[in-house]
Amino acid sequence: MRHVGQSLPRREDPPLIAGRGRYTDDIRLDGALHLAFLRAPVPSGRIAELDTSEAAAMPGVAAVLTAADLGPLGALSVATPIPADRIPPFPVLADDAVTGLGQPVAAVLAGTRAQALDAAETILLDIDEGETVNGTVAEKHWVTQGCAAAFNRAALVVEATMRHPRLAPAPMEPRAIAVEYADGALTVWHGTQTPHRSRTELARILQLDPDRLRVIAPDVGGAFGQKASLYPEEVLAVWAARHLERSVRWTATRGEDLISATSGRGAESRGRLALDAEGRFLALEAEVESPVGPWLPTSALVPAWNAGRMLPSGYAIAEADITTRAVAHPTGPVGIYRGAGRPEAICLIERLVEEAARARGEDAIDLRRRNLLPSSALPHETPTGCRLDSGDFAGVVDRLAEAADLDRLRAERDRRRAQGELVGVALTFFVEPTGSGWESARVTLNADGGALVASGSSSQGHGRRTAYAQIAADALGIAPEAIEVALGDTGLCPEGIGALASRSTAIGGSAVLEAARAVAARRDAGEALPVTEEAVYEAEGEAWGAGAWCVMLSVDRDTGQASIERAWTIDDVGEVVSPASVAGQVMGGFAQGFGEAMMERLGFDADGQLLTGSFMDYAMPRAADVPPLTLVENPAPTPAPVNSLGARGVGEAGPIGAPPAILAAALDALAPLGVRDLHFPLTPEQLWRAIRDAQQG
Ligand code: SMO
Repeated sequence: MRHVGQSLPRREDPPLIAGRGRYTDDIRLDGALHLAFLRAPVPSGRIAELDTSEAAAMPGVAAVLTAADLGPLGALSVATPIPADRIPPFPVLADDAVTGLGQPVAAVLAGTRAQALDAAETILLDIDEGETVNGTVAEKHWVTQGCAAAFNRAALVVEATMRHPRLAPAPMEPRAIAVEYADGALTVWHGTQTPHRSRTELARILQLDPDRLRVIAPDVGGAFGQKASLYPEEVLAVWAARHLERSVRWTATRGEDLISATSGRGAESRGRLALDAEGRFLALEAEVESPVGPWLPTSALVPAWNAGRMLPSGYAIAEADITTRAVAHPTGPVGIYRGAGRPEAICLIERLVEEAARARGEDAIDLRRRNLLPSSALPHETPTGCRLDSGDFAGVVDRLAEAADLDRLRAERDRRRAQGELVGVALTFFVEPTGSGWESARVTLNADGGALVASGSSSQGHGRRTAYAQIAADALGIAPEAIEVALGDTGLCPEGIGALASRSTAIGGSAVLEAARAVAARRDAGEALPVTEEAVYEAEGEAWGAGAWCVMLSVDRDTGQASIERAWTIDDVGEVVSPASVAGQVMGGFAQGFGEAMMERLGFDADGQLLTGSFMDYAMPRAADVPPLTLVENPAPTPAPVNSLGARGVGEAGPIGAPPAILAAALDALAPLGVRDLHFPLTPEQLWRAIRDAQQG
């Protein structure tokens, strides 16, 4: 029996569901010092006074550190998928000035967490508030020769703007690190999605021998992009363990994460779409501005890059003039968050397509069908340099329209509208680049018939151990139960990247497949066991997932409360390893996409103070808030030709695909009143004001 394609019980579920997970904060470290931080209470200014003498004399305090104690440190590496003019410095502790709200200024190490926190409160900090960081950090412009001429000859040009609130990824366990010091070697339990990157960066920043540094990601409790980079607090914890020759631990509070861990989104964009008289897309013009914080985490420029390069989506658009910018601000760092620029791109292009259909008085599905690239046109190179590998874009739209019975939904909407209800229906399309880069695997087949699979990838509850066992079982011809899977430990697999960018099953799984195939070949050739093979697998290109979302939504005329009554989705994820895990990813992603569209927003006042510093104020959806979702099976998925497994990623499908469908349904619901523009989150207040203004106007 083939195991790939089956929904095996996920081996990681019983401990996680029963509360027996072992997270970083659960790691026992005898005699460890606890770390607490004094943070900048204002976004920017010069440090006029910093007096730690009282803190140093407090009970249990082993050390109080400021920037002067640390000496010169290396920089955090920052990826530049778009060209950067300047990379702001990565401060571990503020030196003579603070440049971001919540930035660590001083660190206290004490015998207990309470002692550390008490001592940190006695530190005297006086800041002369000053100029805040601002301005463009990085920028990219794509333009084709014929774009301006295409706009000139267009029969129709439509415009749209999008504003995305900044969002808190809010994984279950906040940031956490536990550093064991023993005989000059450091073992670091780190709540990270990229343990190998963590080791490489720590070694470089602190000038440590990487061979004396082992990073282990235990159960992580969600990461969502927020844990893909190192934080100043984490670097400080490792520095302190090394220099005090003591074990050190730090676990952020939720409030610390909301103010000083990376937030996501925050982009503002505007676009124009040119069409000919037959409703064919001619050209796309867009500007996207994405915020980055006072310092840049490793992937800080990825959202700006994705938000620009993905704008043509899966449509045939020959001409484009697109600019994307990353712009600095002082209210906390911004980084990748589940989707990482993809939601911003899809929201804008789908908003423009809906607007074009409205202007033409045409069914938006018909308009999409006419303009989506046919399978025969793939692979296709977009004007922004993306290579769409394969897929059946119109196919997913048609199948979802059929499965959701769009005609019946529209008839129901019209009937209820005639009775005075505000009801909207929309079906939108998305693509997503997934599965890029490389990953490593090491597979050992033992004489007892069992196997050990180690991967450079990691897991934050994804079900990766189950998936990798399925893949190796098929290649080795043994039962998945006979396979142990080790993840997230630099001591077990020499190199790797980690779990991000919807790549770990497709690319990490392809590495497992290649290594397991090599082991099987040696066994079959007669070699004595044990046999070990390592593989570093590099994808030939990005595997573009595609899908569609359909939403039916009603709005209470008196309160402005929008309710998603039903939602449907379909995905083309190519070769599926575990249908149950795909379903779990889509449903979990929908919870975050729903939160983004309807509830969540990090709020700041005019002075740059955070107004949503706890879950009392930040509207995180609860399970009961998330509307029912129907997952429509795709009977004809398109295997990806660019990796060994033929898989496409799906972890980010929900936050990419759901928000534009929710927005389009809300606009459809209020269209009879003449409401033409709405922005995330679609709060009752915003909708109530839109209804009131429309009725007064
Ligand atoms: S936003 Mo993802 O963890 O690349």
